[in-house]
Amino acid sequence: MAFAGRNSHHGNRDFWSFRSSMTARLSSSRLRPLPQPQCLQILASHRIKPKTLFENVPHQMLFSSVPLQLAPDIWLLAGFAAGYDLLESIHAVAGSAGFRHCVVPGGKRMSVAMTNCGQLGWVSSSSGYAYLPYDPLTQLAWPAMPAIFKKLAIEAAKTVGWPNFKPDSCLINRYEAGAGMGLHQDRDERDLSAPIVSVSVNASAKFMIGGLRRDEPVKSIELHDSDVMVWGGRSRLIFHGVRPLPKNQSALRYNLTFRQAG
Ligand SMILES: O=C(O)CCC(=O)C(=O)O
Repeated sequence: MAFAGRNSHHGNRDFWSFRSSMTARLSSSRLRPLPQPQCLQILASHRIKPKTLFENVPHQMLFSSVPLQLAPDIWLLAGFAAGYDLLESIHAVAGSAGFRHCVVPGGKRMSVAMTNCGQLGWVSSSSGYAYLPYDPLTQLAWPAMPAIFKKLAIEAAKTVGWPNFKPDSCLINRYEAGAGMGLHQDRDERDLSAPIVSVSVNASAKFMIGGLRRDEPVKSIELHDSDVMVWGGRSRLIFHGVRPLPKNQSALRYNLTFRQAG
């Protein structure tokens, strides 16, 4: 693995208190890298060794986006996607393959609206889940994955120890007021050794992280615009989801979920 710290596990208690202090600092410093002494001070106060945690991470990232291991093989790269104009590409994809509310087996309509780009797109219907090379609404191939999407996903995976990630599918989720996503596992991909790369765009939301069984305790973490989560390895099949956005919220949240599906 390119990233020696990947398998080290900082206890949950350390992480969750670290995250809340980092959130405050990062939100007030977004797009404005933390000065080195301040960053190192935060790490020192949480007894995290920069050498272990940040080996092989480009120097500039250390200060603008601190990779944090939330649990074994689950990484948060706060603000990693800042500087990528993702909204423009999302709108371009949606211009060819529009957002739609799928139904799940059982017939319930999903509150989140979805579309896809890349060679394969994830779809759900009353008869099950599938990756398809075409949009079932138009029978046309999904729009190509924008180059900046692919670059972002590959860079994020590489940064935390998956240098060979080759995403062939990008599911784009759009959350309106009240929309959320129940706890689920991503298990329709052919090769489960590849990670999932998940990018938050625009409005914030609470991301739920559970265990490998549905009945395990769930933690929530607030994800903001440009935050990237990467999970795989021992946590590839964790249950995860998104708490519903507040009912009175006008800002939309988007999420890009990159997978190596085929
Ligand atoms: O919106 C998110 O942050 C997560 C989306 C997700 O879990 C999925 O598409 O499987």
